[in-house]
Amino acid sequence: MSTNGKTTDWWKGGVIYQIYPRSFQDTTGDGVGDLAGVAQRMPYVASLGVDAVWISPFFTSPMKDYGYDVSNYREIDPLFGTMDDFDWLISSAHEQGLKVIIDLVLSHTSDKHPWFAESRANRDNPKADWYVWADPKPDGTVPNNWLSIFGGSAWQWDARREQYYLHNFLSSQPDLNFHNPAVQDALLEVVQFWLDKGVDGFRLDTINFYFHDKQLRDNPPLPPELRKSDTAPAVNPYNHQSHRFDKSQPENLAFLERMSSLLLPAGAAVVGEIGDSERGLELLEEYTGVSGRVQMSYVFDFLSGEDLKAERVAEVFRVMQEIAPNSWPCWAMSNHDVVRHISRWNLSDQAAKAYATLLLCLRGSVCLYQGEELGLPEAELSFEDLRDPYGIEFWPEFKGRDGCRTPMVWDMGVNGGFSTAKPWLPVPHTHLQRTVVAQEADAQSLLHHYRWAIGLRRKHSALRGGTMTDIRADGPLLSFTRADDQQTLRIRANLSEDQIGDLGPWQVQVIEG
Ligand code: ISL
Repeated sequence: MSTNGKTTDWWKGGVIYQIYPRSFQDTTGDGVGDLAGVAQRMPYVASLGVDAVWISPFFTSPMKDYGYDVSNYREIDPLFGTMDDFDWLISSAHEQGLKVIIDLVLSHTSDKHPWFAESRANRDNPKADWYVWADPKPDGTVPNNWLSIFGGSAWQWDARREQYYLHNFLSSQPDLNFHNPAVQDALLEVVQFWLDKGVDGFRLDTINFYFHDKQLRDNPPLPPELRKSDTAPAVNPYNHQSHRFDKSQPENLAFLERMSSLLLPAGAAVVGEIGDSERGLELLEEYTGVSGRVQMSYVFDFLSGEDLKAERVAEVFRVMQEIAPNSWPCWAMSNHDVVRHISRWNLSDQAAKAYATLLLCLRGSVCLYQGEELGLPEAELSFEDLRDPYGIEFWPEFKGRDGCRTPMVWDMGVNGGFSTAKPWLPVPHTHLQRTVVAQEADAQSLLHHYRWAIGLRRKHSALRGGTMTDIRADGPLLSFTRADDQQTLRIRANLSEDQIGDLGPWQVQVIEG
């Protein structure tokens, strides 16, 4: 399918490579990666055979949450370069046949955004209602029991207005008030601005957090037996509530439809991030199973700490078929928020190869996270090295997200070829044995395996877009069928280090016919 000469269904079953620009390639010698570095490395990304890149935020930001706190949606933070660099990045990606998806953080801004400066000035300015303001209770305490994911109450006192404002993340990330149509309009203008710049799509941060309950009702407690730690670490009391009122509100759907009316004519694709441990798959169906909202959504099922056993994969797909039959998920095992899966599941290289093949045989789209193709383990950092406020808050029971954000390792040059200066996060010695250059030279490397598995998906239309049926788990043996009108494939995976019947340890078979 195509709109204005652009292919519009590339995303369906496509493979998206996530780039965390701070840690990809530094070209200015300040220890922080930049957009010129991303542009320069585009041939490498293309050589993997992926369809698109997703670039984590590079907009102007005080970097309290490393770019997920935006103070100007239309400018590039000088740390990452200039708009010219961005234009270069887009053209170098397009020259290599890659689509570009950028990461829009619309649910909240930085407290340094001019909108917030105006909003907090007093109670009757034109933007007074652009954020979520509420009076204290008569005893001066917070309006309700909502919690911030990054620790403590979701409400922060502001002395100017003598009111509290809502923040689902840091207190320096105030939540925008989506109930106000002017806020929606302003954000849709941001979407249009980047479409006009030539991006091919968006990753929408915290897509289910846009709206809150207008009546600010308390969230009910969640009994211990129902608590899950797939989207927030077990030590986080955020898991003790049922998030009925602070997120995943029905009004969200109408906003997504408004946004979609801009995206569809431009042929742009969207991957939303749904963070909801109670209703994740239900929301997946609501957001992606009905056309005219978003094309695909990221779910957390394979990003959690729970081992990805055959039974678990089968169970997720069984529930999905039941409650999200029309949905289009986007699967990931690693990203910039979770412990790298090699360490999370304690995988050998052989096991990592099996999981890579499995991931690339699933129905849905796939997100790979930079360095996953090298099998980088989670970096062990000391408290002094930490940058992530989430880790600093919950240390040492939860060490935060820095361990998966350390720099890419390209070659045996200084700091793995990432930067000539001291990198913002250290490059672990163990990573230097796994550089791109070293793995290019080894035909058995994980890097070559990822290329092969991505190629396998590319070659088989059934893997990209076909049905997935007959899913069975028998001990560590997982099997399923992928089929479309051109081909039928049976996938058999031995997710163990033992020989099981005719399958060797960690062997994955893809049989045609
Ligand atoms: O919803 C959650 C817990 O129930 C979280 O897992 C949540 O979905 C996740 O933390 C959202 O992450 C995204 O937004 C954050 C940012 O720090 C992350 O890096 C980003 O991926 C705030 O913008």
